[in-house]
Amino acid sequence: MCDTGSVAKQSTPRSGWRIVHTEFETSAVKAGQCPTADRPEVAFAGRSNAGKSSLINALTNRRGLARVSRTPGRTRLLNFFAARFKGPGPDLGVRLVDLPGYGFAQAHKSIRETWGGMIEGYLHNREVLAGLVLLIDVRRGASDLDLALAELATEAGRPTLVVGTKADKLGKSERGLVRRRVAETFGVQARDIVLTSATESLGIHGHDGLVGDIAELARSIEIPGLEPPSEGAPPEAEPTEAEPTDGEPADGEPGEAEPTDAEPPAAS
Ligand SMILES: Nc1nc2c(ncn2[C@@H]2O[C@H](COP(=O)(O)OP(=O)(O)O)[C@@H](O)[C@H]2O)c(=O)[nH]1
Ligand SMILES: [Mg+2]
Repeated sequence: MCDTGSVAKQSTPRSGWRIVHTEFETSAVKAGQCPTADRPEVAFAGRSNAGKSSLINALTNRRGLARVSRTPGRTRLLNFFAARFKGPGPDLGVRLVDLPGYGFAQAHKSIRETWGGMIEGYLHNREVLAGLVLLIDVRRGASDLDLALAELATEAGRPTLVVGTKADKLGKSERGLVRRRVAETFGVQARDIVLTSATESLGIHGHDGLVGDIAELARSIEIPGLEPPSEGAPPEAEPTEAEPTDGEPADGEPGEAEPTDAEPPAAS
């Protein structure tokens, strides 16, 4: 349907970026419902309960923006959030996409079966998709589905940033070990794995934080017909952190009662 756009590395430093404004845009169940492809998108993928929604909330400093579902597998839609990044370069308009989780109680099935053609189509055809952030719960480690997804992303020409989540659940010494183990699984260097904690805001903001990686990813894609922002662009008003969302991302089964915490067991 659409090409992937060309990759053009830019010289702006990756550190020093922060997200100053975010709002929920829309939910989609099919490609035709995606917002106009007018800015780079970075999509968050991972097993159900890996911490996608929590990480989006932590990145954007907006508690409750991406609903943190306590029911694994419940969110079956793509949720789109428009975000404005401020940093060392011109302001960046980026769309963050919370993809449906996969793999809950379906470990025997392939990523295509569990996740469906819609997401695969999105990975292949969404022309503004700059890359994926693939979340791995550090206590569980990477599953075959995570690896299959990383392969799908590579096939689709999308760079993937592997992020270990819930690092607060590990001791400091364990963190290095887990980082190396996850890196080995994906065949990358340990330094390429970002460890985060949404609850303790670890690895997210500041120097070497995930925000900078996401800004860099967003800047790596050129969008045909879209003028890059000029250095002298007037700054946008910065809203307060507690600003309410304009809308609410929808869940697959609205109105369901939230059960008690459904955290996965610690990896043995
Ligand atoms: N301790 C801890 N728990 C987390 C963290 N991130 C998410 N969680 C918990 O993990 C569960 C699933 O998180 P959620 O963001 O809904 O995962 P999603 O299904 O991938 O969107 C929730 O109970 C969260 O509170 C984290 O960094 N640390
Ligand atoms: Mg979620």
